[in-house]
Amino acid sequence: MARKLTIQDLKTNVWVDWCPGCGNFGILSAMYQAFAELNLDPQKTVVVSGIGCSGKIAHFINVSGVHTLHGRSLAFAQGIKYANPDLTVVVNVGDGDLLGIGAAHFVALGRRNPDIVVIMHDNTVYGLTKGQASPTLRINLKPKALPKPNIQDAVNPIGLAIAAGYTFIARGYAARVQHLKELIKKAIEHRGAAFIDVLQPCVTYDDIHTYDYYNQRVYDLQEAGWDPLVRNPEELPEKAAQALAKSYEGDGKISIGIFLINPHVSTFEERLANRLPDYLKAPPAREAIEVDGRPVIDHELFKRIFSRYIIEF
Ligand SMILES: Cc1ncc(C[n+]2csc(CCOP(=O)(O)OP(=O)(O)O)c2C)c(N)n1
Ligand code: SF4
Repeated sequence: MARKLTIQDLKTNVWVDWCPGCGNFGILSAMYQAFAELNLDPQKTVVVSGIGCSGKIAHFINVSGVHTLHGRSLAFAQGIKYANPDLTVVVNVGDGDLLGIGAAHFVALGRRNPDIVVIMHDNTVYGLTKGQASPTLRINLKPKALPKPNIQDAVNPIGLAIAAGYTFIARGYAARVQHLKELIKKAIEHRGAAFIDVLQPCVTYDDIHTYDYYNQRVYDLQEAGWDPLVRNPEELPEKAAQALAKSYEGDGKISIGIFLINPHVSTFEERLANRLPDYLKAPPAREAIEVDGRPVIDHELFKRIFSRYIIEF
């Protein structure tokens, strides 16, 4: 791309209809800034989102985007990346979507280590469906939409990501936009599966995890001296155990920053290339799909079939 990408280029004219004050605004802002500073080519960048309030973000960023199904955003993202490994693929997904119905896909993506970034909007509730408990809500808490306190234990997203094999694992906070922007940039630049758990106040349905609540508790792991880098493969068990311990910290402290970076794992695209020698030269997205030497679909036919689903900005 010849011209430097600006935030203005990245905005669409779709009305951002989140509740005023929602933490999603901070995440959107960090995404704009990260994409602009990395000067990503919008033609080669895809934002994949799940359902829920968080899922709307794909409509607000002027790159390619797919607003997918409950629990299946990572399956779409992997299909896109494996078909066309040149693309930068960033997933934005709710905590209910990713760690409820989508939990198996979350684990599978970590095991494969594709070069994909997963950003989880962690608001402890199912926002769009009016505040039911999500898998990150701790036991005995009662945000205002619950008639009685939660009787399920919470998942530890950072711990699950470590166990699943993600090779870049971080936590951000929607109100620390500059910090979050840096995390997103580093996650995109990382080679392999990156996961960012973003603390995102839902001002409408979660009256416990408010901005005040987080402002009093968050501290920066890197400012506190934590070095997340695994310097050689033998170091991983020890480093992962220490990162896990940090993700369980109590005493009213919540760590943000990078927990773990493990650069010693092959990506799934590299594993595919070892198995299929032509994969990187001619990935599926560049293969002609033909029957008897003739394409099964051309541009005109595609437009005739799908034109009513194509939104031109
Ligand atoms: C298969 C299926 N079941 C249920 C729904 C209804 N649904 C829409 S949004 C949503 C909650 C999303 O919560 P979360 O992923 O935490 O995202 P948030 O709205 O908090 O950003 C649900 C259950 C759906 N869209 N599809
Ligand atoms: S319901 Fe919550 S998560 Fe959804 S837009 Fe409103 S404040 Fe944000």
